[in-house]
This record gives sequence, structure tokens and C-alpha cells, in this order.
Amino acid sequence: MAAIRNEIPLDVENTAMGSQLEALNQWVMDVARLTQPDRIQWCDGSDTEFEELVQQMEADGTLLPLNSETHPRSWLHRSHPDDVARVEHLTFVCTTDREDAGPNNHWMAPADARAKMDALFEGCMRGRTMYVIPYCMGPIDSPLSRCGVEITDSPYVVANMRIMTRMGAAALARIEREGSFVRGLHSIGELDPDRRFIMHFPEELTIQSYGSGYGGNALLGKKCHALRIASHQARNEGWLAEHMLILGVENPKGETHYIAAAFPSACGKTNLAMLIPPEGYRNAGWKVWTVGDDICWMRPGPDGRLYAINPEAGFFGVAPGTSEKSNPNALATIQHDTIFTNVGVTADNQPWWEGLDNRVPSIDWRGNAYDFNAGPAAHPNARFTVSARQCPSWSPKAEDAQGVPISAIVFGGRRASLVPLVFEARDWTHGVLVGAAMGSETTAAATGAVGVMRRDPMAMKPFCGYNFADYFSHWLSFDKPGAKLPKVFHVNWFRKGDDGKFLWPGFGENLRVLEWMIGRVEGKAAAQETPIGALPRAEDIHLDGVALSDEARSVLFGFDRAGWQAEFDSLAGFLDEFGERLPGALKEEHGRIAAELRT
Ligand code: SAT
Ligand code: MN
Repeated sequence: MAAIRNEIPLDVENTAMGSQLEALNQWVMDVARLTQPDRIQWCDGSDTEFEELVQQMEADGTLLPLNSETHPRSWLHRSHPDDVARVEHLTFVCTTDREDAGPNNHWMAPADARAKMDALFEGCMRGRTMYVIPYCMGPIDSPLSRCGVEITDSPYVVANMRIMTRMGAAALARIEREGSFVRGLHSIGELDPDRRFIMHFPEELTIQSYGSGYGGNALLGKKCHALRIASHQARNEGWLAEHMLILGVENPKGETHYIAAAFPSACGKTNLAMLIPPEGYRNAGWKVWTVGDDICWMRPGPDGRLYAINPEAGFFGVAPGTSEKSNPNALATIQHDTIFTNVGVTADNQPWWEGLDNRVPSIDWRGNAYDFNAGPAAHPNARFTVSARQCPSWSPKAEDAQGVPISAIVFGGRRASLVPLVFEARDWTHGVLVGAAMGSETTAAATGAVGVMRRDPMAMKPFCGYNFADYFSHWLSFDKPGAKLPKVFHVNWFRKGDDGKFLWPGFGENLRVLEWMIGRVEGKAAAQETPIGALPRAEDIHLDGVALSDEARSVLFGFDRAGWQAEFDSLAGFLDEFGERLPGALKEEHGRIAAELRT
């Protein structure tokens, strides 16, 4: 222990130390005893601290500076080639009772998990610096926000957490005031896939992550805290922690409706959140405002509506596919002060990825000379980390302590067949079933096969920190007297035609679908009732200027009864996995629609 130089800024060293900071200090000391770092650095979130970290990472090659004329203060980080995505098979929820984690999670008994992790963490920070990162998820003065402290031995994690959260002195002050915080312990360890675990102890508000330096495995404020642990807190405290973007749609009259939308990872949440209206809409005065691109915390306000905040302060977005066409706002956002992970670079050292433009890169994400036949220049899950404030469409309401009122909740996934462009749930209970029934083809955001259809309720399969059956009950519980709940919709931007091509143009044109939803919320837009919900006919949506084939029209706005019967049969099997714990109301809703489909 003599080797540890404890650099505690702020009041912690003084007698004014609050009891919560004492508890924090004690935990930090316990972790230091276990992990044996050479030094401890308490992060204050300042510019100076960031500059020093960057200098050190430039010196040791962790960060490679990019072209400073085209991309000032931007860097490339190459992760270990075996450490490029979330590892769901190594992610555990460790509740006392296995049933509390549910069939949707990998489970380990807390004592076993602790023993396993203690053995991994023992002495793992020798020769390294241990960083203590106090952070706040959500606007620093919002009652909806929650704090945490991440301890890590990765300066790359510190730099990313500084962008993704409100990190440093203000968060520490809130922790002292509030008393409770989520404890996250992280070490990159040896970056050995066989010595890698992401453990959650929701009952203790604790996270332990070892052996990965990548994204959701390592930036513990994100999926581990803001979804897995927060979903558990939210259930106890009467709110919702969801894998949703939040956007505001402003109409030409200057009225703004906020929409929260759940899609699995790498299904276009960032693109939708930063949508630029098609030209005709732009000229008429429509605007889209970005509040968040990945996570949404919502709770009922005094007027009975759901109010939402984005707990994050930055975007950890998928780079491949991001272009002037798909997402001009994202591209504008990442022109400076951005950390790129696992992208390729051009001969003049600009970041490059598939889908950006037609230049030919010179070096791939592993650092090898680019060879078209050797695979993509950027890893399919390559990412950018950037402050949300740099986004041209960043909403002035995004920092609002009270959050924004939600008019509509949207569920969606990648479905090549069956599922139409959009439909509206009949009521809240039906909406919960629509969310629970979500399915999507898997993407590169997690390791494993890509393109396999799996059930991903509310896009929370990898992120719900407790039994899905209880989660569905929690969702249903919001429907109570006085509640003014949002309307619930389902969308599918990914429907394919017989030729295997997407039928809907997507991107900015998706505003047409959002406009129809708002029309439904305001009681102005028409639809046709079907057993699965209210579907717009092609004439109910403004499609002027969109070239759609007859096939596209009939499929995107069509209802395939036989196909839906089969879907509901398969859904019954999925719901049965939750046994007796599944809320009866959901089972009844399923039965009601299944019966309607048969008549
Ligand atoms: O790596 S992350 O979990 O942060 C990204 C994602 O899967 O959405
Ligand atoms: Mn996500």
C-alpha cells in the first residue's frame, strides 16, 4: 500500500468530508488493496485533466491523432481485435434468487460471482494508474438523474466517460448530497476473452467488469448502469429505464411533440434521432430535435404524462454507414473533438468507414494496409464518441431538469418480412404486448451471428436487469387512474421485397411516418383497424415525392392475416418461457388478438 499515492482533490481530504464520501473513500481504498495500482487518480472532469490524459495516450499509442486540419482534436483508438463488441454470453445478472434475473439473463449466484471476480481483480492494476470517476447520468440538477462512480485502469475509458456522462466535481458533490451511488469496478485485465466477465449485482447497485476495454463492456455508465442497474432501480422507484432514443418533432406552427423509440443496437437509433426532414417538409418549417440517441429514463409527471431525460451527455454511435446521405447531423457532429474507435484511415489520416464516401482508405481498423479482399476498412461495430452538444440538432430541452413530455412510444426492429411499415397499438396493454413481441435480426453490436431473427422485447433483451415477466408487469402498472400515457406504435424500416432490397427509403423520409403518428395523437390522421392494430392506408400518410412501387405499397401498408397467425403462434411459445410469472393481462391480450386473427 505504501506505493499508493492518494490524490484526492476537493473536500475529501478535509474534515468536511461527508459520510457518503467516506463510504466512497473506503470503497476506493478496498479496491486499491485488492487491485494494487501504482497510483490513484480522482478525476475532476477538468480540461487540464483531459489534456494530460490525451498526452499520455498519444505518447503510448492508445490514441492516434487524426488529421488536425480536417478533424481537429480527434483521435483514433484501435481496440484489441478480440475486443470489438458487447459480449452478451459473458454478461451476468447476479441476484440472490435466480428467478429474479429471469430466463432473459445469464445468472450467477452473487457469492460465486464475487469470488470469481475477486480472483480476477487481485493485483490486476499493478504498474497501472487507478482512476476514480464520479459521474452523473442525466442533467446534473435533474431529479430524474442518478449518480455513479466507476473505478477503472483504462485512461481510454476515462476519456470516453468524460464525453458520455457528466463526470467530475459536480457529480461528486451530488453524490455527497444524495447519499447513494452505483459502484462500478472495471479493469481491462489482460484483454483475454477467456478472462472476461461483465457482472451486475442489482441488489447492491454494483457492477464489476473485467477483461474488455470496449463500449458497453467498459463504459459502465452506459448499458451496465443506465440500463441494467437503472431498470432495477426504476422498477423499485416507479419509473422506466429504456433502450430508446428521444426526439422532438416541431411542426410549422412551432408545436413540438416528443417521441421515444426503442430499437435494438445498430438499427438506426442515432440516424432517427438526428433526422433531417425531406426538403418539402424543411421548407414548410418542420424541424427535428435530438434529445438522446440510445437511452431514455421516463417517469410520470404531476399531469400524468411521462417525462423523459437522456441520461447520457454524448453519442457512442456506429460509424459504418454514417454519411452525408444517411445522417448529415452526425457527420457534422464528428468533425472535431471526437474519439473514433476501430475505423480505417485515408492516406491523409482522416477517419474512414464503409458507406462514408467513395474514397479508398489506406489503413484498416487493425492498422494493416487496406486490402479490399481482406475485409472492411472499419470494423462493422466501429464507433465514434462525441459530446451531444456538438450536434446541430441538439435540443434546447435536452438539458431540461424536468425532462420532455412524451407523446408517442415507438417499438421497432429489423424484420425483412411480415411486419408492415407502421401500426398503432389499441391501448397501453396492447402496446406493452407489441413491445414484448418485438423481434429483430441480430447486428454486429454484439459478438455472435449477424442476421438471425430473435425476440428482443422493447430492445431490452441484452439490457433488462431483471426478469422480463416482472418487467412487463412493471410496464403494465403505469396504466392507472390519472395517467395520460403516450400512444404506442410499431415501425419496421427494414421490410424487403422479393428482390431482397429494402422497400422503404428510410432516413429523412421516416418523418412522414412520425407525422402520421402525431396526427393519430392529435386525433387527425386516419387508419384502418386490423387485429394487430391500426394501420395507415397508403393514402393516410403523406407520400408525395416518394417513389414506391405497387409491390412496396401493398406490402408496407398491408396486413397478412395468415402470416400474423403464425407470428402469434410463435409469440405464444416465447411468452410461455416466462411461465406463471408472466402477467395474466399480457396473456389475455395475446389470446384476444390470436382469436381475432382466426375469425
Ligand atoms: O457497446 S454499446 O453497448 O455501448 C453499444 C450498443 O450495443 O448499443
Ligand atoms: Mn444501444
